[in-house]
Amino acid sequence: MHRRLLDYGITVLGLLASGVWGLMGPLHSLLMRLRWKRFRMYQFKTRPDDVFIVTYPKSGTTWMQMIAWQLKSGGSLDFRHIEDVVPFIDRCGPAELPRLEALESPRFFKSHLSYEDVPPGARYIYVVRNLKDVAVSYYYHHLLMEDFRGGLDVFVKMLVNRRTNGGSWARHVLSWLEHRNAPNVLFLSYEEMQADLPGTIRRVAQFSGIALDEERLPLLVEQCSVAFMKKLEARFDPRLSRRGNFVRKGETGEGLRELDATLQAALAAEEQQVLDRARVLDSSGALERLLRGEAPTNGAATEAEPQKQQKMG
Ligand code: PPS
Repeated sequence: MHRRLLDYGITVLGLLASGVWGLMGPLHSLLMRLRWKRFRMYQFKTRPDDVFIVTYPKSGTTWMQMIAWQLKSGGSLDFRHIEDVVPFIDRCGPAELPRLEALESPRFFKSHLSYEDVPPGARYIYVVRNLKDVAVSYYYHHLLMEDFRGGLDVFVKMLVNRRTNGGSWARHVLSWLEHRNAPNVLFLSYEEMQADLPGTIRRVAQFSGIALDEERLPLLVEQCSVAFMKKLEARFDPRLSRRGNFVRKGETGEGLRELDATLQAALAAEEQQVLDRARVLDSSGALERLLRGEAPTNGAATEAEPQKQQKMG
């Protein structure tokens, strides 16, 4: 009954969207969301050893996709496009099911979904990046991919008013923050990945149940570096690119350099929501520092992982 109603609603909206209303962004997003819900609820089945790489846009998704594939394949560069081997599940529909089914376990998927919307019953690597750097990276993404013509100030306004397709950064991060200690969640930051890439690769291997050949680690580190990935740009670009590079700078601190005091202040309320919650969840201040974009210096964040592995069997 629910399914028939959902199908009926989607069909009606589809007809509207293909007409004049199709030009309306919100209707289009709603339609995409409904399509995805239908796919997730009735067709796509997770396996317990699936690993979803989940992020708010521009937080290191592609980088983590490459780390996952390098681990799974033992350093193979024999792939045409990263989404062939680590599919972007939010964009998949029924036609992709045979391809998804055929992937060898552990399957890795990319997603930008909130905790509530992601398919349940799997493992999840969540990567968070500080909002100022996300804002700058997302701005260049809009110039490159979305035909955006405004300045950084216009874009920041769009971001805080939740007019980008990523929605609210705070809401996204908060939905995952609450579950960061769950046995099937590995919560990482872009900045700690940058501070310790070999350590990150080890953590992802352990969490994903992949035996890491330590002798191969230097090769994997090299192939996951921003310089190396830039050389393979076409394999990471979502194929919409018209101007500039998708693997852009890969640096931390651009937000502080590119955003003036007014723009930084405009992002402050969004950031503060997350920092306030982090302070409640972790009185030591470590989580708050992580969310501010400071990499941990003592590796304390890794301590919980052996336990996670035991619980996962
Ligand atoms: S997307 O479109 O949401 O999937 O973008 P996403 O991949 O999440 O984020 C893109 C940013 O990640 C940077 N990147 C890297 N940083 C460090 N090391 C490596 N290997 C790497 N690969 C990609 C990419 O350059 C984007 O950040 P900015 O700040 O724009 O350079």
